[in-house]
Amino acid sequence: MRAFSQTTEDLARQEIELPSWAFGNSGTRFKVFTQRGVPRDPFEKVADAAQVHRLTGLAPSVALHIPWDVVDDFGKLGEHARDSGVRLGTINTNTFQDDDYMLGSLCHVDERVRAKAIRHALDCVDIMDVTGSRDLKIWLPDGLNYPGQADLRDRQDRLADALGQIYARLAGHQRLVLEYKLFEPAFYATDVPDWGTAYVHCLALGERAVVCLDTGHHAPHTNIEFIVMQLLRLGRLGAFDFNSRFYADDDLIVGAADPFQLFRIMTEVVRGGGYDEGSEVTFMLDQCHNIEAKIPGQIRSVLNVQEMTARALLVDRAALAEAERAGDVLAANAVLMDAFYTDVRADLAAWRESRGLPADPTAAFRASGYAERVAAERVGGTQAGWGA
Ligand code: RM4
Ligand code: MN
Repeated sequence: MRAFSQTTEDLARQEIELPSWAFGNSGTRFKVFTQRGVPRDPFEKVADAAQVHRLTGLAPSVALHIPWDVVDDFGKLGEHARDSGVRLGTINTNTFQDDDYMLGSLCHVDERVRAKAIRHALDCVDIMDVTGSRDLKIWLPDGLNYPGQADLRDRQDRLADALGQIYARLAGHQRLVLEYKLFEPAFYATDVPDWGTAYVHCLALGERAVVCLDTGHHAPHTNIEFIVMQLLRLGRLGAFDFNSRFYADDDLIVGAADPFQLFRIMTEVVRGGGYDEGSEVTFMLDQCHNIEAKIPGQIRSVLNVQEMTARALLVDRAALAEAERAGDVLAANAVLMDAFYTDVRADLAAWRESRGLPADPTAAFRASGYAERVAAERVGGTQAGWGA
């Protein structure tokens, strides 16, 4: 196995983007529980996100969701981010919370609604021009609840056309990141249900169209690292939305439900060059903290990703390749398991400290008094929530 000290150079350039919506109130269709001190606007969300970066050095950017995070002046929000030590990242479209989108958005049979959804995506690109964001992330709620409800194939054609119009608007450095999801909110058929469909559309669009893999968007027992491998192999793995799931799209803390799966994913990312210097694969969290504290929840999340990345970097690739070549099944498997079972937490804590970061970011957050301060300050106004 490699030594921890051999991984730190790679670990030092790790960046994990935080979702602005993780800091707002969220819940299930049963209940949204409110928490004290929750941000009331995007400025306060960015301030909270900046705490995570300040204490971990891992999260230098914040993704925005439009229209949840609409502000009068995105230049000012960008400045506020910079002043807080972070930057604005991916812009996410939202075509799932407007009455017009009940039967879909980019796939809608009604040209008026489809044009409105396309317009929304183009407005998001306008925002990207101001914020300097590279990525436009599109996740669609489009799909059918009942067989025969609409024509599956026509919807693909309308989708391809709509994505083409959006892609044409992007500047050279910008990317269209298309996210797939097996089901929900539609239950019978989803218009972008899997990586293959997302890939087919990206391929038709051009090189700056890439796939987003949300770890919560697959059927149970799907071999996600296989998808990682394939998309890297094809040069179309654009981004991760990290979270974890026990049942469906649970949006729980990444690495909480199945740390071994996160290790296997990171191992495949490293193996496929997705973690190489200059790689364009981005790592983002897409989570909600319904019952736990939000800032500590995000801290735990980025540390989980860092831990599994460290373990993946410990894998002795030469020994693995040799065992694979020799057909030594058990030896090959042992190479991976040795790395997976290595507890890197103490090494990471010491390394963090050596870089001027707190050994225990969660304890440092608690000691900082930030949570109490914002709870006292943020009175009045309307707390941000999933959907507001
Ligand atoms: C979707 C998908 C998107 C996220 C929204 C909030 O299920 O995961 O990435 O932006 O939820
Ligand atoms: Mn997602």
